[in-house]
Parts: sequence; C-alpha cells; structure tokens
Amino acid sequence: MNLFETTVTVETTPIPEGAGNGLIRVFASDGLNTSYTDVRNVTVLGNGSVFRFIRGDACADGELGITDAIAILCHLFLGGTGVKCLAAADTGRQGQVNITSAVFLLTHLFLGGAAPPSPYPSCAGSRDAGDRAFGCTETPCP
Ligand SMILES: [Ca+2]
Repeated sequence: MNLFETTVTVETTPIPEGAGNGLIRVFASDGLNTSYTDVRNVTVLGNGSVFRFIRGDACADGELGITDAIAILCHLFLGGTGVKCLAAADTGRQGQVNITSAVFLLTHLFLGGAAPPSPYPSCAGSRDAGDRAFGCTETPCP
C-alpha cells in the first residue's frame, strides 16, 4: 500500500508547427518533502527532419558547375547516377526535376540568369515539403 502519492507533471512551451525549439519542464514529487524539477531546452526536427544542401549542387560536391547540369540531364535521359541530391537538382524550386532544371542552372552559370532559390549559395537547411520529398543520398554540408 502506497501511503504517499507520487506526482509527475510535464509542461512544454509551444513548439512551432512541425519543428523548432522549446522548453520542457518536469516536476516530480513523492508526496512528502522530496521533489525534483528540471527544465531542458529541446529541439524538434519534425517529420522528415531538415537536411542541408546547396540548391543546384546536384552532384553534392560542394559547388555549382556544368557537371551538375550534365548529371541532371544524364539522370533524366540516360539513367545516370551522378545526381546525389534530387532536392538540389530542382534548381529553380519548381517542385520537379526536368530539362528546365538543367537549363535554369546553365543559364545561371553562363548567361547571368537568376540564381537558384535558397538554400543557395552555401549550405543551409530546407523545410520545404518538396525538397524533403526529393531528399539527398549525399550532401557536402556538415
Ligand atoms: Ca556540384
């Protein structure tokens, strides 16, 4: 028979939808004079987590170049395996990888066309559902 009632209370601060930072507070008591309180900062990565890449760096070698455009074209038309990051191969963030993705990249590299949307020009995370669906098998980003 337990004469003392043990209670445990857990409280959290709101965490932004899908992912973000928050606090968790745990309070425990044995019903006498002993209690325990701890507050911890937590980071929730969310479903599918956030991964880092450079948009346009389809080969995942850390830089944009003609090899990325060639890898995209080989992936599309020859079954090539040079594309290591399909999210990065969506160079214009159109939600698809097609010949326009290679043309967009070539136009940027050699004709001064628009730069790829974020994450570019350096490694950064993306929470975009399309990027997460594409994913990366390799990334040069830490
Ligand atoms: Ca590259």
